[in-house]
Amino acid sequence: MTATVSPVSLQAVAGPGRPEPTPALHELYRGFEQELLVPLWTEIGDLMPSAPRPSAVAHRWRWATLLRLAERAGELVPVGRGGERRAVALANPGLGGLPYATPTLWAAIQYLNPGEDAPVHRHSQHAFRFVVEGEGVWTVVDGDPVAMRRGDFLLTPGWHFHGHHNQAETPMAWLDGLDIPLSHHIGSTFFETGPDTVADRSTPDRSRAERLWAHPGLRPVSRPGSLPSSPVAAYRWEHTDAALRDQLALADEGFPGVVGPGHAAVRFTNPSNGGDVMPTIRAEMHRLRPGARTATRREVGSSVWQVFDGAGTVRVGDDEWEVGRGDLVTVPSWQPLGVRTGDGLDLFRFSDAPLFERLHADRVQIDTPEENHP
Ligand code: GTQ
Ligand code: FE2
Repeated sequence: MTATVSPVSLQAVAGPGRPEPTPALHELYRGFEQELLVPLWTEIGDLMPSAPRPSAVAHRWRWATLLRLAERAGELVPVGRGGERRAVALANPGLGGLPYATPTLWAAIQYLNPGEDAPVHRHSQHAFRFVVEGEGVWTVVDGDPVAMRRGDFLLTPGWHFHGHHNQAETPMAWLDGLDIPLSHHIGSTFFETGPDTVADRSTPDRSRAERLWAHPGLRPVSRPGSLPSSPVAAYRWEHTDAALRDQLALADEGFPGVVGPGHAAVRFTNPSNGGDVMPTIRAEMHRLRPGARTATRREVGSSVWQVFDGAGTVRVGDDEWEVGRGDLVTVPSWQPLGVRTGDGLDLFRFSDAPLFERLHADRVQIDTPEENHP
């Protein structure tokens, strides 16, 4: 998203719409450099391409590899105040080694050993957890303990205190998503520490937030108005799974609902206004039937996909990867994405789409329509 102006000295190069490279022009360009000025005409191609040309690239990370390294970090690296989290972020190879999955999104594997506490803190960045395997950790958000189990999607919207603790006999790893890169670029980051350990160590099945807010199509009358982030601390797998299953079953019965043949999808929403779960992050779950393939689609904004179940093939532009449970793929802005599967595939996706919709900069293009493969 940042157009980088090359720091190398301006070259007086001939070309269409370019001035003659004379000694006088050279002198002018030295003058620009001395005064920290850059003319548009030498940068126009990079600054204003005909379509988005992101620096971020498409890339796949294998869950098994991430997990192996996270386990090793679990042996070597303590979790506590200062480092705050045993989280290891995907560093997009197009973004110069920074811990950014895309220009706006952070994606990390976080790992907690039995009995460990990740200390309480809060930050302006919005965060979520998605659990691809395991259970036994409670994330405590503003004092409300929230169980984490396979398939659950959990929210920690900005400026809510949160810590995690592992109550199980086994380690647990999960995916974190945050808007850390966006917050860094735009200079909006605030951070505060809380207690070193989680105070409420109770292990309820459902959080208070769910008991108040997570009843389908219902909101408490005592809490009117539109909230900037969803108050639902956890979206449970049983509900997500049922929604996807019903979409596909309805398609069989001739009723609309699916995105395409054999392709069901749901978006996690904020029950106070129907919008995205958090101002900067959209989250969805997709299900492909055995033999199905998605449309080839590009959109403005970047995404990260994680396989929840099954296996398939993800194609982004000229790259193609086989993916299985837990594997992650980054999709940069305006890169054509298509997914297909032999035996069926469940995919979690998060993106920065809400930003682009707010800015009226959102665009979608379907390159190849969805079709059914028997
Ligand atoms: O669990 O609170 O991956 O604050 C990065 C920053 C996780 C967290 C991350 C965080 C957290
Ligand atoms: Fe945090």
